[in-house]
Amino acid sequence: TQGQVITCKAAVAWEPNKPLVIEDVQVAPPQGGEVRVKILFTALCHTDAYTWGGKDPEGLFPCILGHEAAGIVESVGEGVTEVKPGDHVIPCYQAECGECKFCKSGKTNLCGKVRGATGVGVMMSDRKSRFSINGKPIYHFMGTSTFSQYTVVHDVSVAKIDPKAPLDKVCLLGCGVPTGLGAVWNTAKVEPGSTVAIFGLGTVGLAVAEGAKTAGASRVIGIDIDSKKFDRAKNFGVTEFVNPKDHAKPIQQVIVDLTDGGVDYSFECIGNVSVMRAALECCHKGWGTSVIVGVAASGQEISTRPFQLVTGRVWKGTAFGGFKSRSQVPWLVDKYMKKEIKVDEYVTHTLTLADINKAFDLMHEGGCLRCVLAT
Ligand code: NAD
Ligand code: AHE
Ligand code: ZN
Ligand code: ZN
Repeated sequence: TQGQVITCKAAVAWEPNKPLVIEDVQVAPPQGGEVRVKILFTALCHTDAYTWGGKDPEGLFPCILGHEAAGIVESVGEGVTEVKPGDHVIPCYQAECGECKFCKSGKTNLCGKVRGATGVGVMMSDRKSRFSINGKPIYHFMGTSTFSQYTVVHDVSVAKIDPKAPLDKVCLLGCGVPTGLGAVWNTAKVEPGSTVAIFGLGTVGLAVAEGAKTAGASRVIGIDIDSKKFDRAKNFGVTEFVNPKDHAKPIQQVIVDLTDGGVDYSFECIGNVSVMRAALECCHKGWGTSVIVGVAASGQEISTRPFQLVTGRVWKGTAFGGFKSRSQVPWLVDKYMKKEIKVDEYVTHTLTLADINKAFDLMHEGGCLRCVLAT
């Protein structure tokens, strides 16, 4: 198949909110600096639902969504040296080139090399898509487009991993789990003995809980409007549970009262701007730090009294938990293989690519964390 167009099945989002359609899609060979990957397993993340739902200012249609996956390199374009056919890989929506000013700064995991192209659904070299249906181009998404049996990614957007790792599990290390762990370890840098509040106990919030537990947090307060989330959350490290619906006071006041003036660290893992405000305002005066992890819809803005920051609270955000993708995803896979981090526990459902619309429906069910699709 090397050098040839591959026709395979992919789930195409033709329009926002319209069911995805499994189509026969032509996937062009990788050009210079590109890698064609046979995707074996892909999970769904709430960011896929967000873009599909028309809430993403960068959303383009028709497109092939998906960004939490694992597969095997099928072929590589000219000049690709880091991976070869047969390598097991995880596509990385946050690239790492090692050479751009972001990568060289040592201050961020964001990479600027291909972001201009991935944000508009095309490949860098010729600003074109590698996906088409009978000649009509279909946009890429986040530089990954994993809801397809084959995809083409930039070489700076693919991490080579241990071939012994089970791809049906480690696909989760493409987004949600690292995001939560890294929000704690890299972005907040939670110290032993800290108090932590987590807003939203989905996959990302639970990974924050696991990160906080391993960082030695003394109290991990989980906040969710669905009380059924608590039992499971205990296994990930949440020590106390608060449902805002059980209180007449604003939730930030409830947390401040529970913690002698506020928590040391809070994390917003929902994507709701009023909860982001509550998460900042439940932080302790003088040092409390709040990390925004949730992705808010187009047009939404955050607000608070500037006095909150004047008096020492710090507002931060994180993308992919601050992890440098190509260098650290393989390390996370190794940590999973050594049973140092959970991954299997987040997989609550398994289906096939053909059932992807059912998988999107499942995301609204409280019991669902990650649904893994075999492609
Ligand atoms: P999820 O839907 O599984 O979890 C959200 C949780 O929040 C649910 O348990 C829900 O019951 C709860 N919730 C909803 N409204 C609430 C409210 N008002 N107060 C308290 N709890 C509330 O989602 P997820 O997959 O864990 O993702 C969480 C967010 O993180 C999404 O916005 C996603 O797009 C974003 N995300 C960001 C990054 C990043 O790099 N920054 C990476 C992955 C996901
Ligand atoms: N496209 C949106 C923003 C979406 C967003 O913030 N994405 C996160 C990853 S979410 C993964 O589930 C991210 O990494 N952002 C940094 C980046 O470079 O995209 C918008 O508002 O335009
Ligand atoms: Zn995601
Ligand atoms: Zn870079």
